[in-house]
Amino acid sequence: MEKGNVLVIGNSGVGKSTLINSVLGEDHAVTGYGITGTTKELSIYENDRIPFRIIDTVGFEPSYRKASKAVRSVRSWSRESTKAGNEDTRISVIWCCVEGTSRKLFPETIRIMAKAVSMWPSVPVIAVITKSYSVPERKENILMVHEAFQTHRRLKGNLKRIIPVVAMTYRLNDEAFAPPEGITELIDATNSLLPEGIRSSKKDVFRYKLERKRAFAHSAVALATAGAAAVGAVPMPFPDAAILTPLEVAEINTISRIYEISRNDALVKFVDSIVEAGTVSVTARAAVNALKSIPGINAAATAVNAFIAGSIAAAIGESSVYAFEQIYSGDRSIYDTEWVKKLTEGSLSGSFVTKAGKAIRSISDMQDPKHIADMILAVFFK
Ligand SMILES: Nc1nc2c(ncn2[C@@H]2O[C@H](COP(=O)(O)OP(=O)(O)O)[C@@H](O)[C@H]2O)c(=O)[nH]1
Ligand SMILES: [Mg+2]
Repeated sequence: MEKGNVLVIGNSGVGKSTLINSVLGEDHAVTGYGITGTTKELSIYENDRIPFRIIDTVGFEPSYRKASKAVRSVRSWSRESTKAGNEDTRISVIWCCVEGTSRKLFPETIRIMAKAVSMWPSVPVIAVITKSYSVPERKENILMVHEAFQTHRRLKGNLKRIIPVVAMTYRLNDEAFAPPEGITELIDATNSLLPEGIRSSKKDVFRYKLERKRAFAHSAVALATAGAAAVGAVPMPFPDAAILTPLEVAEINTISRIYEISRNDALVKFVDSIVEAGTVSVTARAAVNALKSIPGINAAATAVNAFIAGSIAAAIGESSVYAFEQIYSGDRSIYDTEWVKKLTEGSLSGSFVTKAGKAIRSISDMQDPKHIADMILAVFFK
């Protein structure tokens, strides 16, 4: 299959490799496409789901000399591949990466990149603002990048998009995460800049985006499960549900951001419905009681409480992933709070109690919350 080639440039440490991982997912391959093995300066990656290879330039330091060296490697890769009979090694899109947390450097790094990539004068450029953890700073960063590009006669016309991204969940604190964002937008934008004939159909891209989002959402659920197990392991004089609620709200909000759900009153109500159904509803209380009264377990043991707290966070998380995926796909509405209540309660009844009940018997002497969280994820999601 003919593919486009995306060249990724930017200083080392800005997050190029993390970005590529996030776009391609876990089962991507390193390829030495057209030449034997990858060179010291270049790593070329692809998977069989998206219509472009991604070329990571290793050692693109903040100096013109080193940047040029990386660019020369790309050119010799193109030449050698062509000699080997592979014609499709033209650069189709360039991702210029600048780091959102060090915006003082925008004009300077863009100047170096502009010089380096002047060998591809008409190739479309997407500026990627990596590590865009701070939502309020994004607008300002986009403006600054835009202005920095405007000072480059040769490059400014090629800049097609500016996309702030978070490639991997960033932990702000125990109850606040910056989830992956902008990744599927980048995939979409890149696809649409590829030459006609290589491009994937909208439907295929949508399916791929859904899968990436699901992977991001699962990692958010895993984080929250571990967090809940840690909270649950602390002996508490008052009901578990109350102390876990902020964590669960954060978990569900994180998932809603991954699915690009607008932040408004409707979302707040929707999230409240999930939290309520998953913590204080009759079903949720019954599930906790059922687990605590399993014969032979010590309901006061910290490991048991960690297990219960983690399991509930996992179950709530999974039903949230499903719910937000339905909304993202247009199959359900954010106003359908009755539906999501039933969905969440359903995830805590029947098979939940059976599965959790089986697992809970084997944990009584295992105290480490991280261990318990891994076990929960294995029980419910494998
Ligand atoms: N949490 C988080 N860490 C990131 C992100 N992007 C980059 N990093 C971290 O920043 C460091 C440098 O990233 P890397 O991808 O190796 O940069 P490269 O040199 O440009 O390839 C690594 O420790 C990454 O884990 C991100 O979106 N989220
Ligand atoms: Mg790297």
